[in-house]
Amino acid sequence: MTQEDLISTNDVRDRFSKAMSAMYQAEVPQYGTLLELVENVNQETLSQQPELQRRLEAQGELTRLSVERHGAIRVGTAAELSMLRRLFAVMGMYPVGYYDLSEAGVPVHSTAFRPIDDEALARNPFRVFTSLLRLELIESETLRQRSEEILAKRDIFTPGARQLIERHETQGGLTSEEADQFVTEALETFRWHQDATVDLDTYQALHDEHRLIADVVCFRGPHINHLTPRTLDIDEVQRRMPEVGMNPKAVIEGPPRRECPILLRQTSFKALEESIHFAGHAQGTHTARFGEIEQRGVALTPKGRALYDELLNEGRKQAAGLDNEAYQAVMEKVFSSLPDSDEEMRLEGLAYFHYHLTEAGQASRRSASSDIESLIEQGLVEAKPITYEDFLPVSAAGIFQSNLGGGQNEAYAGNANRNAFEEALGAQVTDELSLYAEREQASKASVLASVKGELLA
Ligand code: OOG
Ligand code: NI
Repeated sequence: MTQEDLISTNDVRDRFSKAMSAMYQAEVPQYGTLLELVENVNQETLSQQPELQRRLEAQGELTRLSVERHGAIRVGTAAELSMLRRLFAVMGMYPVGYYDLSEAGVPVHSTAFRPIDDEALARNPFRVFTSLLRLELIESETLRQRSEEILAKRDIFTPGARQLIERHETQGGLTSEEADQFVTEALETFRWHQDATVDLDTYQALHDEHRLIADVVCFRGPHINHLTPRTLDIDEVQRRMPEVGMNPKAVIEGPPRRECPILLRQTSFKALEESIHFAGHAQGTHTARFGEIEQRGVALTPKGRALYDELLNEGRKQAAGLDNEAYQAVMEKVFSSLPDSDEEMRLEGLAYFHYHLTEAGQASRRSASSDIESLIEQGLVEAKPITYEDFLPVSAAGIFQSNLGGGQNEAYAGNANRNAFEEALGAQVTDELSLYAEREQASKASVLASVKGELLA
């Protein structure tokens, strides 16, 4: 075994995300319908907007347009979460960001396992939004204990997955053949189980406390609860969902439609009611799995994010209870105070950008300037928006709630506990904003270094 025999973690992630997509389409046929709808709308959008088509082609985006961008799971114990951290590391995915959902009445806190560096993101940006159930927030002592006992009995990982995770750790990677085995074994953790591990009464008791608790506790594993492809026109997909027999959530989450998209817009079709076989031979149903779509824009700086949060709060207040069309109209108005041009957002320090030399910049040896702004004015340097790779807590809460039948409990609020989450995870989560700041800084430094280098030459 030499280092050369080991494949890149990017390739393992790419294989895994494709296998996961195939499994989910087979498990949830309506998800396949969503993929078709997204594909049709994407193709129409591209043919109506040749400029967009050219830009995506130049960025190498066209070929991976239909690759899923994220999925989500929910786990029950610290041991499960920390093992997942090791499993995702095999695929070059690391915990980024801390999301407190207790604020929105959902008893979980979460992170996103995702690739971090530019090259890995470009290869396949697949992420998994991963939530840990917070049994400590359940009021009933009996239910809490019962949940702990049930969870203590299950192992959500196959022995083969555990072995290959260890092999990856000791060997520093996996061979191509091991990677294929790993994908097969790891997939088992995310599979749907029609058989609950508990009887109907237990399920019902947990469900009555919060549907999410039943979803996490009563099954053999943390079934993938949705996958999310990228759409080029989220408004159009939302409009057309009913035509293909889907029940969309009430509103598109996140910022409104803009010329220069920011952060993340998301919507989903509502979770399906599926039949379940309970212990003791009772039949029943469970509602957990859905399909989602996303459209991403530029990452905002802390200053831009503060403005976004303020406008979002204001917009949500004004638009409460409206249907999507009216809701979006209110949001567009409220968001008009956030400049809708890349240049303005950049100059006002609202968003993150990647700086690079233009063709003229690469050819030129003339610039004596070491000031980015004057290099841009001279046409030697260009700034390109950095895409937001993370999630938004208010949006995530909206996705959770629309798929949990609106179930929320205000008593959970005000319980952010990043330390407890990190302790369960067995590692710290990376701060998402610092990643964008570092990437912007590094691109600036590299541009300035090459301008200087050329002057010396
Ligand atoms: C996760 C919901 C959050 C997103 O895209 O914001 C999410 C879940 O329902 O488990 O996936
Ligand atoms: Ni999602």
